[in-house]
Amino acid sequence: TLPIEAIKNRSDRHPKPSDIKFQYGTAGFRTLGSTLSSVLFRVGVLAALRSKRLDGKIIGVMVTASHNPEPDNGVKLVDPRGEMLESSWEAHATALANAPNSDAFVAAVDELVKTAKIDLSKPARVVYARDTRPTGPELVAALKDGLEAMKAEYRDAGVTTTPVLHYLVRTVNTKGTKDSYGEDTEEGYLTKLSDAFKKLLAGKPTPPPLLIDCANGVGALMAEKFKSYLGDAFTINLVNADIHTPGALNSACGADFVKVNQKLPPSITLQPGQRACSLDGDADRIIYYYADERGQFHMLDGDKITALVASFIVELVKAAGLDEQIKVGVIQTAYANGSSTKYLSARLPVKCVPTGVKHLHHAAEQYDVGVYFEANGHGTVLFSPAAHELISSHNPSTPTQSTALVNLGNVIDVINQTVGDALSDAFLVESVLAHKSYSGVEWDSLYSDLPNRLVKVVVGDRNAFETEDAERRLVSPPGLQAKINELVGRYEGGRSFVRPSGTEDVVRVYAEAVARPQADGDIPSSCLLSV
Ligand code: NG1
Ligand code: ZN
Repeated sequence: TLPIEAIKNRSDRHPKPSDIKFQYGTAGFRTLGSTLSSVLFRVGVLAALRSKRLDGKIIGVMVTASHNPEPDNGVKLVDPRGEMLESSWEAHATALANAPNSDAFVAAVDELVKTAKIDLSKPARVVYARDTRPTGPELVAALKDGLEAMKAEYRDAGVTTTPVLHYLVRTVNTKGTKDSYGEDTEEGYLTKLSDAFKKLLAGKPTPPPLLIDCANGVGALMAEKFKSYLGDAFTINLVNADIHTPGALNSACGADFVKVNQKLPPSITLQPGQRACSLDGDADRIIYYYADERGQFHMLDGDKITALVASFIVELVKAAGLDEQIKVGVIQTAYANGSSTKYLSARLPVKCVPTGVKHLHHAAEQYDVGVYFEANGHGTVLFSPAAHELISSHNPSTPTQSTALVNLGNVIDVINQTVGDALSDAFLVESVLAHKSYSGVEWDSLYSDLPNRLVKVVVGDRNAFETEDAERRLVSPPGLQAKINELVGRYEGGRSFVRPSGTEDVVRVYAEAVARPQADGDIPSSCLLSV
């Protein structure tokens, strides 16, 4: 039965702020960290229930607000294979978080146990981690209170990145099975990725050192740990690795800053020809860039990573003699640059899905190899169990096939298939560049980005904006899409769409066209806010 008294007593220590309505959105719960204590307590209870529902499989809880400002915080649940929480439970999470008081909370929990048919006699196991935010320790304490109220077994993964937490969930749940994904420790993660990366670099000229902007976040800790695992094979130099100065996290640095402003963080100067990258606050996103011979900045975003990586995997699959059996596909959102879609569509199947990693991840699972990156640099590559099997068991008939198969195996191991992983993505990118003898210039020249603009607009009610066709067309408010079409028609190569944000109370407007002034259009500057 439900430990009602324990839940109630502990819940009283974490009262819900009466004026806030919480919502489990595409990024979990996310808002000002100081308001989240009740949410964390309740997520502790929910994570235990989710684990019981799934027969005691370990569930992950990540406390982070990613690229958001330092005072924000948030929490996300991770399902047993390391993927995002199943959609139907997002509503359960929202319902529990908004119960006005402890009695109502217990009633909501009781209701969930009944509707989701949860067997309370099953064990509950949870692993959690947090990023470097100052509100983290207090929120983790609230989470633990929830876990203890439910008598859950828990493991504290400490201060670590979102992708490491996802890796831990997957490795714990597959330990000792044929789907084993590696050692279920941070060392296991560091070893698996760095070994595969070193094997991919073997025999190639050592790449130039890579400058990594760590957004003054938890990625700095992980990147620092990788240094000794990589040894002489690959040098990383860290900048914005200060996790102690208050206010420094994500401030004028990091992947989101670079992507949104399309410029270098002021803390970074690049030598002509130098390549660098920026992580976000929990190290699940990455944006690359380089300076050309004139010192001019060029951004290499998630779309450019897709183009580089997908083409490389297609070549390897072909060289391995598996192109009949293994089909590679790409998944994008409406935010993908039109040029990238054109480049990729000429080479392999490309699908567009609504914004949000769960949509991309799910669509990627439909291919033998599914490559997805959001333009903002969040993404990964998924290999189906059948593709894994073929790659590991195929008998090569030529030395070329044999090499390609070995490389594919290492590509699989260097990738964190559970979720976007900035450092894993960096190693993958560097491997491809080394194999193709590309510098930033050659990589960049795969296609030229269409100039584009992304702005956010505050509206009375963002729920009045409804979309279809993977968010590329508005169905309401009535008449608005026709207006957009009319405007877009005036510009060469014009494309624009409007959708409500899933993470902020705004509407986002995206536009691209062949020339910069046209992408900017005639938007009155009074309507623009920085994104
Ligand atoms: P919203 O706020 O729904 O646009 C943003 C990003 C998504 C995704 C989520 C989750 C853009 C335009 N949108 O979603 O790609 O990363 O946050 O963090 O970058
Ligand atoms: Zn992130």
